[in-house]
Amino acid sequence: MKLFTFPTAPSPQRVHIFLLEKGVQIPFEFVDLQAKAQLSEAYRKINPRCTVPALVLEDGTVISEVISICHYLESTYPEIPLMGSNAKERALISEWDHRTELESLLAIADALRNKSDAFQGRALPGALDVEQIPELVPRGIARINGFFEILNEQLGDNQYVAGSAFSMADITAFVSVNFSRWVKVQAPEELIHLHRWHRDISRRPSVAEHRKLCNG
Ligand SMILES: N[C@@H](CCC(=O)N[C@@H](CS)C(=O)NCC(=O)O)C(=O)O
Repeated sequence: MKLFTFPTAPSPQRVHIFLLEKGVQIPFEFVDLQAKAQLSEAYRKINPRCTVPALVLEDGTVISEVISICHYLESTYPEIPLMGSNAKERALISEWDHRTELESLLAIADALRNKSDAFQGRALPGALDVEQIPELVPRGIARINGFFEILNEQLGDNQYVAGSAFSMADITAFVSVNFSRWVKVQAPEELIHLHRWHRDISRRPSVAEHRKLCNG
């Protein structure tokens, strides 16, 4: 098994923190997104979608969605469950993870990639070259702020995003709150539950270990 990754990018971050929480080490190979290595012929042969992360299994199977990689790792290394231990937990974790991806991560990506000069002609990640649509920037920002309010409300009633246990939903939401700084959006101070939770998650050893990996 080998993970193709670029640890500072938000999608790979989700997998790294997931692995660190489980205490599992697997071989990595870095795909330098700044050097556009995801678009190289060599990487296209591994993952024709030209995105990271991608997990390549022993039999050559390529898994290229974060959530699918995490499902695979959860089944392979079940000792520390991060995706729920019963039907209700699994459903709630997947609900919050999916909502965070759709309503926050993709909104941030829209706000970032449709504005920055660095993404001209590359408004979507992956193999397809797509032009920017500037109107998506304010829509993205509004969606991020809306999601933060929802997250704050949820965290007023729950210690963690999907209930009383730390899970994949916390990892995705934590990555998304940090990613929003890339578009200069910060959750307002009055969202006290969100900030309490963010401080708690920031103190987890997995987050410190991931930071070390990013700093080389
Ligand atoms: N749907 C994929 C998205 C993966 C993705 O968007 N990865 C970004 C890094 S965060 C990427 O590979 N970008 C390559 C590019 O910008 O061309 C997933 O959830 O795993």
